[in-house]
Amino acid sequence: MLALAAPITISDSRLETGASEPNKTGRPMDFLKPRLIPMNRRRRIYEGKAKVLYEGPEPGTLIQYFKDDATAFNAKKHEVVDGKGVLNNRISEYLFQNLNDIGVPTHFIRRLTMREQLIREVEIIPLEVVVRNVAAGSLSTRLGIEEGTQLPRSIIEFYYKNDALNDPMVSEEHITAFGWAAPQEIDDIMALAIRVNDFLSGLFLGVGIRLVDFKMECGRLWEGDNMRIVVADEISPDSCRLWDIKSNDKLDKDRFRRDMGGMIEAYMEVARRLGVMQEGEVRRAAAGPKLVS
Ligand code: AIR
Ligand code: ASP
Repeated sequence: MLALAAPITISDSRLETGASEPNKTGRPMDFLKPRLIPMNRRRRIYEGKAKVLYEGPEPGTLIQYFKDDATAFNAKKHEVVDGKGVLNNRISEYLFQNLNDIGVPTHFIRRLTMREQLIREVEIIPLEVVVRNVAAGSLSTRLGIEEGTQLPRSIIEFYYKNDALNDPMVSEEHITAFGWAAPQEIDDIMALAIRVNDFLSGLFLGVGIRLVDFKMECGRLWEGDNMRIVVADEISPDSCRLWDIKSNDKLDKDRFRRDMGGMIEAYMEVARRLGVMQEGEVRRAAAGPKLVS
C-alpha cells in the first residue's frame, strides 16, 4: 500500500541548494556555481502559473524555474505546496533526459539547481496536446465514459492554449485555419506525441504506474534556417494522470484538483519509484520539520 496520509509540509530550506534562489535569508550565494547570474538580477522572460522563464547564460537558451504554486481550473484554485517545484524539476528532468536519450527531441539541456533547468529557447506552439490511454477527467465528463475505462486505442486531442478562453478543445481544422500550426507540423506533433506516449507508458509501467493520460507542449526549435518541432514545457505529475497499477491510487495533480490531500506524498512516491530522488532525500524532505527563516 502507498503511504498517502495527511499532507506534510516540507521545509523548502531542506530541499534547496540555495544556488541562485531568491536570497530571502541573506545567505551568501552558492559560489560553487559562479556561472549563474543570481535570479534576482536575471531578466524574466515569462511567468506562468507554475514556472518562470529567465534569460539563459547563452543566446538561444533559457532557464526554467519551477515554483511551488499549484493551480487548477484556470487558477481559480491556487495553493503553494512546499517542495512541489523541486519534485517536478527532478521528475521532468528525468523524463526529458530519457526522451533525449532515445532520440525524441526536447528543449531540455540539463538541470542546474534544485528548481532550475537549462533549456533551449523555442517558439511555443499555442496548443496543449493531450494523449489519453484510459478514460478520465474531461473525456469522461464530456462523453460519459466511466473513469478507468481502457480506451480502444490512444487518443490525441488538441486544446488551444488560452487562459481567457479556458483552453478550449480545437480540431486540426481550427489549428490550420487560424495558423497556429501548419498541416506538416500537426503531423510532426502527432508523431512526437505517439512516441512520447509509448515510451512513457512503458517507463511508468516498469515502476508499477499506469499512464492514464498526459499533456505535452511543443515548440519550434530554429537551428540556422532549419526548424524542427521539439517537446517543450514539462512532463510531471502536474501534467499527467498517474495511477498505481494495483490499487489505482492517484499519484498526480488530481489529488489537488479533487481535494484528496496527500499531493506532495504522491509526487514523492513517483520520484522515489523513478529513482530520481534518493530514498533518504525524499524521507528527510518529508519528515523534516518546517524550518522558519
Ligand atoms: N492537463 C491539461 N491541461 C493542463 C494539464 N495539466 C493534463 C491533465 C491530464 C490531461 O492533461 O493533467 O493529465 C487531460 O486533462 P483533462 O482535464 O482534459 O482530462
Ligand atoms: N494548471 C491549469 C490551471 O491552472 C489546469 C489544470 O491543471 O487543471 O487551470
